[in-house]
Amino acid sequence: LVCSLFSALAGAQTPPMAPDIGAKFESPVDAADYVKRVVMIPMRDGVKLHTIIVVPKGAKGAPILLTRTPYNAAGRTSRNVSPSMLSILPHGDETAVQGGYIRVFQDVRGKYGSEGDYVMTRPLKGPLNKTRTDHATDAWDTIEWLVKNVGESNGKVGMLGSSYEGFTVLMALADPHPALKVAVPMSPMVDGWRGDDFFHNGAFRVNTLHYLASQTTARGSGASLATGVYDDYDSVLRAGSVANYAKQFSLDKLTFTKKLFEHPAYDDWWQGQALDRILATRELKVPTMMVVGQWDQEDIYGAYVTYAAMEKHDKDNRRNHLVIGPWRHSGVNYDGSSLGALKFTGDTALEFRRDTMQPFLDQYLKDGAPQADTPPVLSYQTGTNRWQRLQRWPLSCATSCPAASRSAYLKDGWRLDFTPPAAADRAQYDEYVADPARPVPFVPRPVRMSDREVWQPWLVQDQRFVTDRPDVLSYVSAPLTAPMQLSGAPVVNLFASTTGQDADWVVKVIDVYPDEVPGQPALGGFHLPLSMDIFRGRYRNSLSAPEPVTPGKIERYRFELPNVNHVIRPGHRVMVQIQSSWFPLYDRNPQSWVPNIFHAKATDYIKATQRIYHTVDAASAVELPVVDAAAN
Ligand code: PG9
Repeated sequence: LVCSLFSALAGAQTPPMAPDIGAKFESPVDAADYVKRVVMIPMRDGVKLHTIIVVPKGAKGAPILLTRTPYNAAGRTSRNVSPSMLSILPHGDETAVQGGYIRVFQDVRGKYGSEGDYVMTRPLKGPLNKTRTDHATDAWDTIEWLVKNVGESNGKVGMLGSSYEGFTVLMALADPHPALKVAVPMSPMVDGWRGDDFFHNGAFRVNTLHYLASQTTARGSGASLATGVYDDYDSVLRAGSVANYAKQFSLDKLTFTKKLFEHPAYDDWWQGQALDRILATRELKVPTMMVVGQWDQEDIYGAYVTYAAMEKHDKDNRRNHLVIGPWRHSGVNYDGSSLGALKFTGDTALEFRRDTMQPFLDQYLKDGAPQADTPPVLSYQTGTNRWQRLQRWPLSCATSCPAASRSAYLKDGWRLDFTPPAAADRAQYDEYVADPARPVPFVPRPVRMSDREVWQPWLVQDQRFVTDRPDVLSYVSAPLTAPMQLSGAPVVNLFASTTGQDADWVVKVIDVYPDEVPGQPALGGFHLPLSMDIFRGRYRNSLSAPEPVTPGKIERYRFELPNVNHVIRPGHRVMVQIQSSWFPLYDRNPQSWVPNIFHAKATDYIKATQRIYHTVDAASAVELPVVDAAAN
């Protein structure tokens, strides 16, 4: 009796075979503090771009922040599943969300939800792009649509983004919509040959192929390479040339791979796309804050040269700003308390976003916001670990800077100092054998290029793991008795010969810590790279017209290293390190002459003896951007 009474109260049971997915599911009343709209915005050629607009609930007269991305607008606006706008948007957006901004992410042409074709580094309309559209027109058409159709907005738009997303910000500046009031390009990809992403001074970055697999094998997320080998050092070495490596994974069929293989030198194709060159010819209409990390392992080049190019148009030093933080690539948008073994005074990235970037955005985007107190240049000086407000960048260079750089000479007996070599010095050169069969690794093996823990901090990797290799030369100063401030780009001035017909030169400026560091014992004797880069010798006379090196002839190799803002403290030593490979990040130079290194054959890779000269007439040196206290 009790049982049947209970069943009657409970009502009819759900039939066992009732379908578990019904026709419609209604969520409870939306508790979110935002409204997400997904729209297809038409461009002038009819192509529609997939755009996600996140509006804080109840917003009125709110400014818009726009990011144009190849990395999935839907993913960029759903970091977490949450009713909180702060939680769904990227970590770095928190100050904008707290400030009541409308946040917009858009898939660029041909990626994820957007129509049209994807072109990796879509050139601006002109000789390389005969269509009616480019990233500048797409940004224009998007902004035009947003200010007319987002009723909660005040009609003012800012653009920001890092890396590729920073590249699309710079593209918008080529012909900005009048409602684009401010721009924050972070670590933008500016010149893929000189020093961003694809090459550095002609040496190819092999992990570009991994990026192409993920970005260009599908409109959405692409493939990961199944190499079947744990250590990338082994897999890349076994393949031989880059062309072979690409072929192994069918990546040679990708259009952008073909473009890269067709343009190994700095030809018109690269030069015509270099955004610093393009922006140098345009008026600077939009206040811009260029942001870069001192140890940016992907785009360490473009922000500085673009800042310099746009500086010429900023007569009153009020529109063009540069920010240099102690960050890895895009580190500005995450936690900036440390990098590798380096610890800073707090979350430097948050400090920048909260205290400098947000007031700057507000000034131009929020109705009635106060003028921000933005210095022309803001830089976190490492070594002393403090923010500096500067009037200009760099502070030290060969000529026309407040301080003049000083040559640190490579000397007999592995010494490094500021006096040129003397005729009485014993040896004229040091030498090593560079063997392409045993290239110098760029991080300790096993090398896992796609492991973030390896990749993101690699530019601060303790260099002791190679210091003892016989094919790595190290010149070191005496312990400093006074702090040495470096604020600018070191310049390599190497006099070298090779028994081959081509050679790569990797040069590093290193802060060698004292034997003991009581505050952080693991830093005892640390070899902290401050600035390092690679130069492919065939480009020593012309970046666009490579020439073989004459075996045995002393030649001069002059090139700039990445910018640094660091104080080497008393008791530390300065080191310059030289080697001829940086593998497997950079492809190996075969060291015999081949017209296109991508397609080198196994027999083209030969051992070579490299000599670094330190004589009166061939005085190898690195010009250090030293700043004395007075110039500071
Ligand atoms: N550094 C990446 C990239 C930009 C542009 C082209 C290729 C790669 C990025 O992080 O977006």
